[in-house]
Amino acid sequence: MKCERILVEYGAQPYAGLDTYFLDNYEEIDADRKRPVILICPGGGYRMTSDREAEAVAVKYVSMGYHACVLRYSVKPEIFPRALCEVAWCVNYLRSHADEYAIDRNRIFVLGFSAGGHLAASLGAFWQEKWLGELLGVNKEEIRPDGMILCYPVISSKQYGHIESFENLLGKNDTEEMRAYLSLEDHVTEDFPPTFMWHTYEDDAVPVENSLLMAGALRKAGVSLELHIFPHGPHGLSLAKEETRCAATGGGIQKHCQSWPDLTDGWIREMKENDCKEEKKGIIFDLDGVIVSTDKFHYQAWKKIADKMGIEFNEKINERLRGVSRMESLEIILEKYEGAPLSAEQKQALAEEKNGYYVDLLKTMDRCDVSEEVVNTLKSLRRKGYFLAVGSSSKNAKIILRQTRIEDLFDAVSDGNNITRSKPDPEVFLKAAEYIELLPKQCAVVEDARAGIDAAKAAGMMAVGIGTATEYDKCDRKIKSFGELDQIF
Ligand code: B16
Ligand code: MG
Repeated sequence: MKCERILVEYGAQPYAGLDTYFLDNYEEIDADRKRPVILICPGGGYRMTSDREAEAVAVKYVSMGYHACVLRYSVKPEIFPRALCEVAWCVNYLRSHADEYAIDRNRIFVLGFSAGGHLAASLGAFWQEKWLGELLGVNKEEIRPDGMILCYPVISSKQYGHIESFENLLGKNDTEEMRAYLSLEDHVTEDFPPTFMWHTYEDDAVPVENSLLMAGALRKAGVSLELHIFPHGPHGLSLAKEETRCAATGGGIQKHCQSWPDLTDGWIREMKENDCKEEKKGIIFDLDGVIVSTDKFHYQAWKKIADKMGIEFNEKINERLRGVSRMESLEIILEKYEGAPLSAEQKQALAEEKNGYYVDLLKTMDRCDVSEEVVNTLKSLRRKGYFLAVGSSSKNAKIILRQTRIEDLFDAVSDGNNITRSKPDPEVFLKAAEYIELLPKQCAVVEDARAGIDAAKAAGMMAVGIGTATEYDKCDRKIKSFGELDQIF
Protein backbone atom coordinates (compact mmCIF):
# COMPACT_ATOMS: atom_id res chain seq x y z
CA MET A 1 0.00 0.00 0.00
CA LYS A 2 1.26 3.46 -0.84
CA CYS A 3 0.91 5.67 2.23
CA GLU A 4 2.35 9.11 1.84
CA ARG A 5 1.51 12.71 2.58
CA ILE A 6 1.13 14.79 -0.56
CA LEU A 7 1.38 18.52 -0.14
CA VAL A 8 -1.68 20.19 -1.67
CA GLU A 9 0.03 22.75 -3.85
CA TYR A 10 -2.69 25.35 -3.81
CA GLY A 11 -2.07 28.93 -2.76
CA ALA A 12 1.06 30.90 -2.08
CA GLN A 13 1.70 29.06 1.17
CA PRO A 14 0.50 25.51 0.77
CA TYR A 15 -0.64 24.02 4.02
CA ALA A 16 -3.09 21.24 3.37
CA GLY A 17 -1.97 17.63 3.14
CA LEU A 18 -3.44 14.65 1.37
CA ASP A 19 -2.74 11.37 3.19
CA THR A 20 -2.94 8.47 0.78
CA TYR A 21 -3.91 4.86 1.37
CA PHE A 22 -3.50 3.46 -2.14
CA LEU A 23 -3.59 -0.29 -2.63
CA ASP A 24 -0.98 -2.02 -4.79
CA ASN A 25 -1.69 -4.31 -7.71
CA TYR A 26 -0.30 -7.82 -7.92
CA GLU A 27 0.36 -10.04 -10.96
CA GLU A 28 -1.08 -12.99 -9.09
CA ILE A 29 -4.43 -11.20 -8.72
CA ASP A 30 -4.77 -8.57 -11.46
CA ALA A 31 -1.83 -6.41 -12.47
CA ASP A 32 -4.08 -3.90 -14.26
CA ARG A 33 -6.83 -3.43 -11.69
CA LYS A 34 -8.17 0.11 -11.42
CA ARG A 35 -9.97 1.03 -8.22
CA PRO A 36 -12.39 3.78 -7.29
CA VAL A 37 -10.95 6.26 -4.82
CA ILE A 38 -12.67 7.78 -1.78
CA LEU A 39 -11.42 11.26 -0.93
CA ILE A 40 -12.31 11.82 2.72
CA CYS A 41 -12.93 15.27 4.21
CA PRO A 42 -13.17 14.97 8.00
CA GLY A 43 -15.50 17.29 9.89
CA GLY A 44 -14.67 19.78 12.61
CA GLY A 45 -16.79 22.90 12.05
CA TYR A 46 -14.11 24.38 9.74
CA ARG A 47 -12.10 24.78 12.98
CA MET A 48 -10.16 21.53 12.78
CA THR A 49 -10.19 18.23 10.87
CA SER A 50 -11.26 15.48 13.23
CA ASP A 51 -8.97 12.48 13.67
CA ARG A 52 -12.07 10.41 14.40
CA GLU A 53 -13.22 10.93 10.80
CA ALA A 54 -9.91 10.35 9.07
CA GLU A 55 -7.59 7.33 9.06
CA ALA A 56 -10.05 4.82 10.50
CA VAL A 57 -12.51 5.66 7.73
CA ALA A 58 -9.79 5.36 5.07
CA VAL A 59 -8.79 1.96 6.45
CA LYS A 60 -12.41 0.83 6.38
CA TYR A 61 -12.66 1.68 2.67
CA VAL A 62 -9.27 0.10 1.94
CA SER A 63 -10.55 -3.10 3.56
CA MET A 64 -13.43 -3.04 1.05
CA GLY A 65 -11.03 -2.77 -1.91
CA TYR A 66 -11.07 0.98 -2.48
CA HIS A 67 -8.22 3.40 -2.63
CA ALA A 68 -8.73 6.05 0.02
CA CYS A 69 -7.16 9.33 1.02
CA VAL A 70 -7.77 11.89 3.73
CA LEU A 71 -7.60 15.58 3.02
CA ARG A 72 -6.39 17.71 5.93
CA TYR A 73 -7.82 20.90 4.48
CA SER A 74 -7.26 24.48 5.62
CA VAL A 75 -9.55 25.67 8.41
CA LYS A 76 -10.02 28.86 10.45
CA PRO A 77 -8.34 31.40 10.17
CA GLU A 78 -8.24 30.46 6.46
CA ILE A 79 -11.55 31.27 4.79
CA PHE A 80 -13.69 30.38 1.78
CA PRO A 81 -12.82 29.40 -0.94
CA ARG A 82 -9.45 28.07 0.22
CA ALA A 83 -10.60 24.63 1.45
CA LEU A 84 -12.85 24.24 -1.60
CA CYS A 85 -9.89 24.95 -3.88
CA GLU A 86 -7.87 22.36 -1.99
CA VAL A 87 -10.46 19.63 -2.41
CA ALA A 88 -10.81 20.55 -6.11
CA TRP A 89 -7.02 20.43 -6.41
CA CYS A 90 -7.09 16.91 -4.96
CA VAL A 91 -9.72 15.66 -7.40
CA ASN A 92 -7.63 16.99 -10.28
CA TYR A 93 -4.50 15.45 -8.75
CA LEU A 94 -6.14 12.04 -8.36
CA ARG A 95 -7.51 12.15 -11.89
CA SER A 96 -4.25 13.28 -13.47
CA HIS A 97 -2.28 10.63 -11.52
CA ALA A 98 -4.84 7.91 -12.17
CA ASP A 99 -2.41 5.72 -14.10
CA GLU A 100 0.35 6.07 -11.53
CA TYR A 101 -1.88 4.96 -8.65
CA ALA A 102 -4.16 2.61 -10.62
CA ILE A 103 -7.22 4.78 -9.94
CA ASP A 104 -10.38 4.51 -12.01
CA ARG A 105 -10.41 8.12 -13.22
CA ASN A 106 -14.19 8.13 -13.54
CA ARG A 107 -14.87 6.93 -10.04
CA ILE A 108 -13.51 9.60 -7.77
CA PHE A 109 -15.88 9.95 -4.81
CA VAL A 110 -15.72 12.77 -2.31
CA LEU A 111 -16.85 11.83 1.19
CA GLY A 112 -17.38 14.42 3.89
CA PHE A 113 -18.49 14.42 7.50
CA SER A 114 -20.41 17.33 9.02
CA ALA A 115 -18.54 20.53 7.94
CA GLY A 116 -16.40 18.26 5.73
CA GLY A 117 -19.75 17.27 4.21
CA HIS A 118 -20.38 20.93 3.51
CA LEU A 119 -16.97 21.12 1.86
CA ALA A 120 -17.62 18.01 -0.24
CA ALA A 121 -21.10 19.23 -1.21
CA SER A 122 -19.65 22.65 -2.12
CA LEU A 123 -17.50 20.94 -4.73
CA GLY A 124 -20.60 19.06 -5.91
CA ALA A 125 -22.43 22.37 -6.29
CA PHE A 126 -19.64 24.55 -7.68
CA TRP A 127 -17.29 22.28 -9.68
CA GLN A 128 -18.64 23.54 -12.98
CA GLU A 129 -18.41 27.23 -12.02
CA LYS A 130 -15.98 29.14 -14.19
CA TRP A 131 -14.40 30.95 -11.22
CA LEU A 132 -13.36 27.71 -9.55
CA GLY A 133 -11.71 26.24 -12.66
CA GLU A 134 -9.91 29.54 -13.17
CA LEU A 135 -8.61 29.66 -9.59
CA LEU A 136 -7.17 26.19 -10.09
CA GLY A 137 -6.09 26.81 -13.68
CA VAL A 138 -7.71 23.57 -14.86
CA ASN A 139 -10.55 22.42 -17.06
CA LYS A 140 -13.74 21.97 -15.02
CA GLU A 141 -14.02 18.32 -16.09
CA GLU A 142 -10.84 17.58 -14.18
CA ILE A 143 -12.31 18.67 -10.85
CA ARG A 144 -15.69 17.00 -11.30
CA PRO A 145 -16.40 14.47 -8.55
CA ASP A 146 -18.14 11.33 -9.77
CA GLY A 147 -20.19 10.92 -6.64
CA MET A 148 -20.76 12.36 -3.17
CA ILE A 149 -20.96 10.58 0.16
CA LEU A 150 -22.34 13.06 2.66
CA CYS A 151 -22.34 11.96 6.30
CA TYR A 152 -24.51 14.11 8.62
CA PRO A 153 -23.53 17.09 6.45
CA VAL A 154 -23.78 20.78 7.23
CA ILE A 155 -25.81 22.09 4.29
CA SER A 156 -27.93 25.10 5.19
CA SER A 157 -26.90 28.42 6.66
CA LYS A 158 -30.51 29.31 7.46
CA GLN A 159 -32.92 28.17 10.16
CA TYR A 160 -31.28 24.76 10.67
CA GLY A 161 -27.73 25.90 9.99
CA HIS A 162 -24.70 25.03 12.08
CA ILE A 163 -23.72 28.63 12.59
CA GLU A 164 -20.22 28.06 13.97
CA SER A 165 -19.23 26.35 10.71
CA PHE A 166 -20.27 29.36 8.65
CA GLU A 167 -18.57 31.82 11.00
CA ASN A 168 -15.32 29.89 10.73
CA LEU A 169 -15.63 29.36 6.98
CA LEU A 170 -16.34 32.99 6.20
CA GLY A 171 -14.30 34.89 8.79
CA LYS A 172 -14.07 38.54 7.79
CA ASN A 173 -16.30 37.88 4.76
CA ASP A 174 -19.23 36.69 6.85
CA THR A 175 -21.98 38.59 5.09
CA GLU A 176 -25.59 37.68 4.48
CA GLU A 177 -24.84 37.40 0.80
CA MET A 178 -22.00 34.92 1.33
CA ARG A 179 -24.04 32.87 3.76
CA ALA A 180 -26.77 32.67 1.15
CA TYR A 181 -24.21 31.61 -1.48
CA LEU A 182 -23.01 28.81 0.78
CA SER A 183 -26.44 27.57 1.78
CA LEU A 184 -26.01 24.67 -0.57
CA GLU A 185 -29.61 23.52 -0.81
CA ASP A 186 -30.14 26.60 -2.99
CA HIS A 187 -27.31 25.79 -5.42
CA VAL A 188 -28.12 22.31 -6.58
CA THR A 189 -28.37 21.85 -10.34
CA GLU A 190 -28.58 18.80 -12.56
CA ASP A 191 -24.75 18.85 -12.62
CA PHE A 192 -24.58 17.89 -8.95
CA PRO A 193 -23.03 14.38 -8.80
CA PRO A 194 -25.07 11.35 -7.71
CA THR A 195 -25.25 11.41 -3.93
CA PHE A 196 -25.36 9.06 -0.98
CA MET A 197 -26.34 10.77 2.26
CA TRP A 198 -27.00 9.68 5.85
CA HIS A 199 -27.95 11.41 9.06
CA THR A 200 -29.45 10.51 12.40
CA TYR A 201 -32.89 11.73 13.30
CA GLU A 202 -31.70 12.68 16.76
CA ASP A 203 -28.72 14.80 15.66
CA ASP A 204 -29.03 18.00 17.66
CA ALA A 205 -25.82 19.70 16.50
CA VAL A 206 -26.49 19.57 12.76
CA PRO A 207 -30.22 18.81 12.53
CA VAL A 208 -31.48 16.20 10.09
CA GLU A 209 -33.25 19.01 8.22
CA ASN A 210 -29.88 19.73 6.57
CA SER A 211 -30.04 16.39 4.78
CA LEU A 212 -33.77 16.70 4.19
CA LEU A 213 -33.35 20.12 2.55
CA MET A 214 -30.55 18.73 0.40
CA ALA A 215 -32.66 15.72 -0.53
CA GLY A 216 -35.46 18.02 -1.67
CA ALA A 217 -33.07 20.07 -3.76
CA LEU A 218 -31.52 16.99 -5.37
CA ARG A 219 -34.96 15.61 -6.11
CA LYS A 220 -35.99 18.88 -7.75
CA ALA A 221 -32.85 18.89 -9.92
CA GLY A 222 -33.34 15.23 -10.87
CA VAL A 223 -30.07 14.11 -9.24
CA SER A 224 -29.83 10.49 -8.15
CA LEU A 225 -29.89 10.04 -4.36
CA GLU A 226 -29.68 7.31 -1.76
CA LEU A 227 -30.72 8.64 1.64
CA HIS A 228 -30.63 6.90 5.03
CA ILE A 229 -32.00 8.39 8.19
CA PHE A 230 -31.15 6.31 11.23
CA PRO A 231 -33.53 6.89 14.12
CA HIS A 232 -30.99 7.07 16.95
CA GLY A 233 -27.56 8.48 17.59
CA PRO A 234 -25.88 11.82 18.20
CA HIS A 235 -23.90 14.00 15.79
CA GLY A 236 -20.39 12.98 14.75
CA LEU A 237 -20.65 9.20 14.85
CA SER A 238 -17.96 8.54 12.24
CA LEU A 239 -17.85 4.73 11.89
CA ALA A 240 -20.12 4.53 14.97
CA LYS A 241 -17.96 1.80 16.50
CA GLU A 242 -15.25 1.31 19.10
CA GLU A 243 -12.51 2.20 16.61
CA THR A 244 -13.72 5.80 16.41
CA ARG A 245 -15.12 6.20 19.93
CA CYS A 246 -14.90 9.77 21.24
CA ALA A 247 -12.36 10.01 24.08
CA ALA A 248 -13.91 13.18 25.52
CA THR A 249 -17.48 11.88 25.87
CA GLY A 250 -16.88 8.16 25.73
CA GLY A 251 -19.72 8.07 23.19
CA GLY A 252 -19.95 7.61 19.47
CA ILE A 253 -20.94 3.96 19.29
CA GLN A 254 -24.28 3.25 17.64
CA LYS A 255 -24.61 -0.29 16.41
CA HIS A 256 -27.45 0.27 13.98
CA CYS A 257 -25.53 3.01 12.16
CA GLN A 258 -22.44 0.89 11.58
CA SER A 259 -23.79 -0.38 8.29
CA TRP A 260 -23.37 2.89 6.44
CA PRO A 261 -19.95 2.19 4.80
CA ASP A 262 -21.30 -1.12 3.49
CA LEU A 263 -24.36 0.69 2.17
CA THR A 264 -22.08 3.07 0.25
CA ASP A 265 -20.23 0.08 -1.19
CA GLY A 266 -23.50 -1.30 -2.57
CA TRP A 267 -24.43 2.15 -3.88
CA ILE A 268 -21.10 2.49 -5.73
CA ARG A 269 -21.36 -0.98 -7.22
CA GLU A 270 -24.91 -0.42 -8.40
CA MET A 271 -23.89 2.89 -9.93
CA LYS A 272 -21.25 1.12 -12.01
CA GLU A 273 -23.78 -1.37 -13.32
CA ASN A 274 -26.16 1.41 -14.24
CA ASP A 275 -23.36 3.37 -15.86
CA CYS A 276 -22.82 0.56 -18.36
CA LYS A 277 -26.51 0.59 -19.15
CA GLU A 278 -26.67 4.37 -19.22
CA GLU A 279 -27.57 5.67 -22.62
CA LYS A 280 -24.54 6.90 -24.50
CA LYS A 281 -24.90 10.13 -26.38
CA GLY A 282 -21.74 10.22 -28.48
CA ILE A 283 -19.84 7.62 -30.47
CA ILE A 284 -16.21 8.15 -31.40
CA PHE A 285 -14.83 6.12 -34.27
CA ASP A 286 -11.26 5.19 -34.94
CA LEU A 287 -10.67 5.66 -38.65
CA ASP A 288 -8.12 3.24 -40.02
CA GLY A 289 -9.37 -0.33 -39.51
CA VAL A 290 -12.87 0.76 -38.45
CA ILE A 291 -14.31 3.15 -41.03
CA VAL A 292 -11.78 2.56 -43.79
CA SER A 293 -9.05 0.02 -44.52
CA THR A 294 -6.03 2.23 -45.02
CA ASP A 295 -3.94 -0.29 -43.07
CA LYS A 296 -2.96 -1.91 -46.37
CA PHE A 297 -1.64 1.43 -47.64
CA HIS A 298 0.33 1.99 -44.45
CA TYR A 299 1.82 -1.47 -45.00
CA GLN A 300 2.76 -0.83 -48.61
CA ALA A 301 4.34 2.52 -47.81
CA TRP A 302 6.34 1.23 -44.83
CA LYS A 303 7.38 -1.81 -46.87
CA LYS A 304 9.05 0.45 -49.40
CA ILE A 305 11.05 2.11 -46.65
CA ALA A 306 11.93 -1.20 -44.99
CA ASP A 307 13.05 -2.76 -48.28
CA LYS A 308 15.18 0.24 -49.10
CA MET A 309 16.87 0.01 -45.69
CA GLY A 310 17.21 -3.79 -45.84
CA ILE A 311 14.95 -4.24 -42.81
CA GLU A 312 12.78 -7.28 -42.30
CA PHE A 313 9.11 -6.19 -42.33
CA ASN A 314 6.05 -8.38 -42.50
CA GLU A 315 2.32 -8.44 -41.76
CA LYS A 316 2.97 -9.46 -38.16
CA ILE A 317 5.15 -6.43 -37.49
CA ASN A 318 2.59 -4.32 -39.36
CA GLU A 319 -0.07 -5.41 -36.84
CA ARG A 320 1.90 -3.61 -34.13
CA LEU A 321 1.55 -0.35 -36.05
CA ARG A 322 -2.22 -0.22 -35.65
CA GLY A 323 -3.32 3.00 -34.00
CA VAL A 324 0.21 4.16 -33.13
CA SER A 325 1.67 7.39 -34.49
CA ARG A 326 3.90 7.68 -37.55
CA MET A 327 7.13 8.22 -35.60
CA GLU A 328 6.32 5.42 -33.15
CA SER A 329 5.59 3.16 -36.15
CA LEU A 330 9.04 3.97 -37.53
CA GLU A 331 10.67 3.11 -34.19
CA ILE A 332 8.92 -0.28 -34.23
CA ILE A 333 10.19 -0.95 -37.76
CA LEU A 334 13.71 0.13 -36.83
CA GLU A 335 13.86 -2.50 -34.07
CA LYS A 336 15.03 -4.87 -36.84
CA TYR A 337 17.51 -2.39 -38.30
CA GLU A 338 21.08 -3.55 -37.98
CA GLY A 339 22.93 -0.53 -39.43
CA ALA A 340 24.53 2.39 -37.60
CA PRO A 341 22.14 4.39 -35.37
CA LEU A 342 20.10 6.97 -37.27
CA SER A 343 19.99 10.63 -36.33
CA ALA A 344 16.72 12.38 -35.52
CA GLU A 345 16.91 14.16 -38.91
CA GLN A 346 17.36 10.86 -40.77
CA LYS A 347 14.36 9.39 -38.96
CA GLN A 348 12.29 12.44 -39.75
CA ALA A 349 13.25 12.13 -43.41
CA LEU A 350 12.25 8.45 -43.49
CA ALA A 351 8.88 9.21 -41.88
CA GLU A 352 8.25 11.96 -44.41
CA GLU A 353 9.22 9.72 -47.28
CA LYS A 354 6.81 7.04 -46.04
CA ASN A 355 4.09 9.62 -45.71
CA GLY A 356 4.67 10.72 -49.31
CA TYR A 357 4.11 7.15 -50.56
CA TYR A 358 1.12 6.80 -48.27
CA VAL A 359 -0.56 10.04 -49.33
CA ASP A 360 -0.10 9.02 -53.00
CA LEU A 361 -1.92 5.78 -52.25
CA LEU A 362 -4.70 7.70 -50.46
CA LYS A 363 -5.32 9.61 -53.69
CA THR A 364 -6.63 6.39 -55.23
CA MET A 365 -9.45 6.26 -52.65
CA ASP A 366 -13.04 7.24 -53.31
CA ARG A 367 -16.53 6.65 -51.87
CA CYS A 368 -16.30 2.97 -52.80
CA ASP A 369 -13.61 2.53 -50.16
CA VAL A 370 -16.24 2.94 -47.45
CA SER A 371 -18.69 0.07 -47.31
CA GLU A 372 -22.42 0.62 -47.61
CA GLU A 373 -22.77 -1.09 -44.23
CA VAL A 374 -20.59 1.58 -42.61
CA VAL A 375 -22.39 4.47 -44.32
CA ASN A 376 -25.86 3.13 -43.53
CA THR A 377 -25.00 2.41 -39.92
CA LEU A 378 -23.51 5.89 -39.41
CA LYS A 379 -26.63 7.45 -40.89
CA SER A 380 -28.88 5.34 -38.72
CA LEU A 381 -26.96 6.21 -35.53
CA ARG A 382 -27.23 9.86 -36.41
CA ARG A 383 -30.95 9.56 -36.98
CA LYS A 384 -31.22 8.10 -33.48
CA GLY A 385 -29.67 11.31 -32.18
CA TYR A 386 -26.07 10.30 -31.48
CA PHE A 387 -23.24 12.74 -31.98
CA LEU A 388 -20.57 11.11 -34.08
CA ALA A 389 -16.86 11.93 -34.06
CA VAL A 390 -13.66 10.58 -35.51
CA GLY A 391 -10.81 9.83 -33.07
CA SER A 392 -7.79 8.87 -35.15
CA SER A 393 -4.03 8.96 -34.57
CA SER A 394 -3.51 9.82 -38.22
CA LYS A 395 -2.43 13.24 -39.36
CA ASN A 396 -4.06 12.36 -42.69
CA ALA A 397 -7.51 11.69 -41.27
CA LYS A 398 -9.11 14.72 -42.90
CA ILE A 399 -7.61 13.85 -46.30
CA ILE A 400 -9.14 10.37 -46.02
CA LEU A 401 -12.55 11.73 -45.03
CA ARG A 402 -12.49 14.19 -47.90
CA GLN A 403 -11.27 11.64 -50.42
CA THR A 404 -14.03 9.18 -49.49
CA ARG A 405 -16.62 11.99 -49.20
CA ILE A 406 -17.85 10.98 -45.74
CA GLU A 407 -16.85 14.15 -43.86
CA ASP A 408 -20.49 15.17 -43.51
CA LEU A 409 -21.34 12.03 -41.58
CA PHE A 410 -19.36 13.27 -38.55
CA ASP A 411 -19.91 16.14 -36.18
CA ALA A 412 -16.24 16.48 -35.25
CA VAL A 413 -12.78 15.17 -36.04
CA SER A 414 -10.01 14.69 -33.47
CA ASP A 415 -6.83 13.43 -35.12
CA GLY A 416 -3.05 13.33 -35.04
CA ASN A 417 -2.89 17.07 -35.62
CA ASN A 418 -4.62 18.11 -32.41
CA ILE A 419 -2.85 15.86 -29.93
CA THR A 420 0.57 15.69 -28.32
CA ARG A 421 0.36 12.09 -27.10
CA SER A 422 -0.93 9.22 -29.19
CA LYS A 423 -2.95 6.14 -28.21
CA PRO A 424 -2.90 4.44 -25.67
CA ASP A 425 -2.99 7.93 -24.18
CA PRO A 426 -6.66 9.03 -23.96
CA GLU A 427 -5.99 12.51 -25.36
CA VAL A 428 -7.40 11.94 -28.86
CA PHE A 429 -10.72 10.64 -27.48
CA LEU A 430 -10.99 13.22 -24.70
CA LYS A 431 -10.55 15.93 -27.33
CA ALA A 432 -13.23 14.31 -29.50
CA ALA A 433 -15.65 14.31 -26.53
CA GLU A 434 -14.82 17.96 -25.93
CA TYR A 435 -15.52 18.81 -29.58
CA ILE A 436 -18.97 17.22 -29.42
CA GLU A 437 -19.48 18.79 -25.98
CA LEU A 438 -20.10 15.58 -24.07
CA LEU A 439 -18.66 14.10 -20.90
CA PRO A 440 -16.30 11.16 -21.43
CA LYS A 441 -18.73 8.81 -19.70
CA GLN A 442 -21.40 9.76 -22.22
CA CYS A 443 -19.22 8.52 -25.08
CA ALA A 444 -18.39 5.14 -26.54
CA VAL A 445 -15.38 4.40 -28.74
CA VAL A 446 -15.23 1.94 -31.62
CA GLU A 447 -11.68 0.68 -32.16
CA ASP A 448 -9.69 -1.98 -33.99
CA ALA A 449 -6.40 -1.55 -32.10
CA ARG A 450 -5.40 -2.63 -28.60
CA ALA A 451 -3.76 0.75 -28.07
CA GLY A 452 -7.10 2.34 -28.97
CA ILE A 453 -9.06 0.15 -26.54
CA ASP A 454 -6.61 1.08 -23.77
CA ALA A 455 -6.99 4.74 -24.72
CA ALA A 456 -10.79 4.49 -24.60
CA LYS A 457 -10.72 2.85 -21.16
CA ALA A 458 -8.21 5.41 -19.90
CA ALA A 459 -10.57 8.12 -21.12
CA GLY A 460 -13.37 6.55 -19.09
CA MET A 461 -15.38 5.62 -22.17
CA MET A 462 -17.14 2.45 -23.19
CA ALA A 463 -14.85 0.52 -25.57
CA VAL A 464 -16.33 -1.43 -28.46
CA GLY A 465 -13.81 -3.66 -30.21
CA ILE A 466 -13.93 -4.66 -33.86
CA GLY A 467 -11.47 -6.61 -36.03
CA THR A 468 -8.22 -7.49 -34.27
CA ALA A 469 -9.30 -5.69 -31.09
CA THR A 470 -11.89 -8.42 -30.48
CA GLU A 471 -9.05 -10.64 -29.27
CA TYR A 472 -8.52 -8.19 -26.43
CA ASP A 473 -10.46 -8.84 -23.23
CA LYS A 474 -10.44 -5.18 -22.18
CA CYS A 475 -13.24 -4.45 -24.68
CA ASP A 476 -16.62 -3.74 -23.06
CA ARG A 477 -18.34 -5.04 -26.18
CA LYS A 478 -17.07 -6.85 -29.23
CA ILE A 479 -18.63 -6.73 -32.68
CA LYS A 480 -17.98 -8.87 -35.72
CA SER A 481 -19.40 -6.41 -38.19
CA PHE A 482 -19.93 -2.65 -38.14
CA GLY A 483 -23.69 -2.99 -38.59
CA GLU A 484 -23.99 -4.56 -35.13
CA LEU A 485 -23.54 -1.08 -33.70
CA ASP A 486 -27.14 -0.44 -34.64
CA GLN A 487 -28.20 -3.10 -32.13
CA ILE A 488 -25.92 -1.89 -29.35
CA PHE A 489 -26.94 1.76 -29.61
P1 B16 B 1 -0.36 9.03 -40.20
P2 B16 B 1 -6.08 5.24 -36.70
C1 B16 B 1 -3.49 5.25 -37.35
O1 B16 B 1 -4.82 5.49 -37.69
C2 B16 B 1 -2.99 4.00 -38.03
O2 B16 B 1 -3.68 2.85 -37.53
C3 B16 B 1 -1.51 3.83 -37.75
O3 B16 B 1 -1.02 2.68 -38.38
C4 B16 B 1 -0.76 5.08 -38.25
O4 B16 B 1 0.62 4.97 -37.96
C5 B16 B 1 -1.35 6.30 -37.56
O5 B16 B 1 -2.74 6.38 -37.82
C6 B16 B 1 -0.68 7.59 -38.00
O6 B16 B 1 -1.00 7.85 -39.33
O7 B16 B 1 1.02 8.60 -40.56
O8 B16 B 1 -1.29 9.13 -41.37
O9 B16 B 1 -0.36 10.26 -39.36
O10 B16 B 1 -6.24 3.75 -36.60
O11 B16 B 1 -5.78 5.89 -35.36
O12 B16 B 1 -7.22 5.89 -37.42
MG1 MG C 1 -7.27 1.83 -36.20
